Amino acid sequence: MTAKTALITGITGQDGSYLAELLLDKGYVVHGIVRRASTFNTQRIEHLYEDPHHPQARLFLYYGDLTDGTRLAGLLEKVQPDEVYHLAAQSHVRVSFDEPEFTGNTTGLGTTRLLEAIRSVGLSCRFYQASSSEMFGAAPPPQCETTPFHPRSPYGVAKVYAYWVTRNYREAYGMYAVNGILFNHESPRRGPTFVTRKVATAAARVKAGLQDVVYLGNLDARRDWGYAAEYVEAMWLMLQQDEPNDYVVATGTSHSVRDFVEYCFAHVGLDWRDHVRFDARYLRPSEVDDLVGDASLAERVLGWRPTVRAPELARLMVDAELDMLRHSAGLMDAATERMVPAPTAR
Ligand code: NAP
Ligand code: F7E
Repeated sequence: MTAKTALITGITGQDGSYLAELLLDKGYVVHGIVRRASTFNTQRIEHLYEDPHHPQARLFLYYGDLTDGTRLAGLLEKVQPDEVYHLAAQSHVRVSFDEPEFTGNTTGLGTTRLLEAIRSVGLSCRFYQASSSEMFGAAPPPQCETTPFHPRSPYGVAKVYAYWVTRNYREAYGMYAVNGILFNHESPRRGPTFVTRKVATAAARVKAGLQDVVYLGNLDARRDWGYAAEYVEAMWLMLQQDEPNDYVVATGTSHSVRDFVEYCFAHVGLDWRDHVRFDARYLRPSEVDDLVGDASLAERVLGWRPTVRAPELARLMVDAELDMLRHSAGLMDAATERMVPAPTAR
């Protein structure tokens, strides 16, 4: 049997890196789209990189951008994927208030460009859209597939548009196109300005004596936080069904930002109240107060069930930060040992 071929947009992001690992483990040939930057943005997938000249290479990267539909169509024509996982987006909710137009263009219209490129090339591939619990916004918890959307940010609004255009291509053109409505999922690979990673980093650095305080915004917001490495399995499962459908993916438990802060600092034996300060810069013009997902459909149909909840997630993220600090301290020591001693002053 020939290996399946997947195309991942956003392969350099948190989820893209875990998904690429999963698909390579399953024997897929994986193609990823990387946007051009002036510095390397491939740190999260460096461990997966293979020289593409190698006859056994199964990971291939291409420059491309969600704002460039012609390029997307060209890549689809070249790669001829069986499955497309569309993960690329401007994914930061707070930033979407500063850059609403850009967020609409990439996070919203980017999905239409990709779907239209698939259609114009005439591919019959399966399509996964990275939808988000931010679409529910102000809708009271628990939220499931039938909960009406009430987004509270330009990001949430763009994701609602992308959700509906995905459903529209399914209904209008019979495409196997699905929405995974994922609640917050985190990991040591999370971007450093999302609250879980920011706090885990701060707890480890405070413990190591490298900083004393961290500035945060709203501590009352509640989120359903799961572990990203487990969530990418649900994405894959959604594309392996007989019929396309949309699924909520969540743990079904909710914790406040304050709880998460407490779990991180307690793990290193510190009282968070001594190290957290308020900064209004991190507040949002409109907030999402309470998200708790009901993932019973995913459990029943896909057989997907999460195992990591917020307290364990906090501990594993802080441990990863401590390991990174130890690793860089070790590198510094090794570098110092190799240095030629400075000549003694006379
Ligand atoms: P992430 O770490 O921010 O990764 C986003 C990816 O999109 C990165 O690879 C980024 O490239 C790429 N990208 C951004 N703008 C692009 C553009 N104009 N053209 C091409 N690529 C572009 O996000 P994530 O946490 O992995 O999330 C993956 C997807 O799931 C996103 O669509 C996000 O909105 C959605 N989602 C996330 C969560 C969550 O809790 N993590 C929950 C629900 C839905 P660079 O590496 O160069 O920045
Ligand atoms: O904020 C509060 C903030 O930025 C969580 C994205 O992956 O998940 C993510 O969106 C909460 C909010 O994630 C700070 O006000 C307090 O209530 O970590 P976050 P998010 O906005 O929930 C959804 C599902 C996605 O789809 C998105 O792509 O934490 N908060 N103080 C703070 N948040 C940040 N970032 N920084 C603070 O200092």
